[in-house]
Amino acid sequence: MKNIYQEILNSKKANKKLLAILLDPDKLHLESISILTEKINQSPATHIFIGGSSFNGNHLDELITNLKSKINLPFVLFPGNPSQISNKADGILFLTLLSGRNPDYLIEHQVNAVPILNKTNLEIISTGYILIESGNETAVERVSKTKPLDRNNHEYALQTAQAGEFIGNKLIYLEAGSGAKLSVPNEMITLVSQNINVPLLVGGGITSQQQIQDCYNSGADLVVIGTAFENDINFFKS
Ligand code: 1GP
Repeated sequence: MKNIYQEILNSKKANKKLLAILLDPDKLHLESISILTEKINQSPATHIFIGGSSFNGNHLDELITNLKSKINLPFVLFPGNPSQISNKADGILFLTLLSGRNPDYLIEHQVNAVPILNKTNLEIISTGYILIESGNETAVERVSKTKPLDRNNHEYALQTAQAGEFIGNKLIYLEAGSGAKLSVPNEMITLVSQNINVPLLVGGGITSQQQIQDCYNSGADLVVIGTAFENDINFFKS
């Protein structure tokens, strides 16, 4: 049964905070998968997100099958393009890049993904994806050829998030970008979380347990960690 979204809603209602570890298939090495999965199983992660800005989808099915045999968490695709769709995952964040004005990332890729998605059983979770300026050019900005939103204009970020909710997005994702120098400002998280009804995801440039906690305290329902765990497999030990 597909219930990823319902469980996120239940967690939000119960104020139970969620944590996704983002795995970029381009950076995974088969020989280190055992240790990686062991560390994930010892971590507080509640979800595995899988995807990357430029990954071409090669061997994705095998990779997810392998990981899923060792990790008992929901696997959610976080795709940079339609080649990153695999029926071996449980669900997919069906992203719209609301901060940008590039039609490819507003509708073109989504239309192209439909014939592929129709052949899968993935739970499709529409997600308004909002890139926030973070001190350096990130891969999302480069690949999507869009500008992030001003990190000091919290009102406009909220306006964008609310537009996403009115369009019908089931999640809003505030993204600083992978490896961002500056993560999404806490004040922005607070303003957005207090004025939308759907669950709020926050990620990009979060490198400490304190920052994760600050995101939760500011109103994030789910925090995404990629680079910090990639760089230090013992990140969650401290
Ligand atoms: C990127 O939000 C995710 O899409 C995670 O970012 O790699 O900086 O943790 P980091």
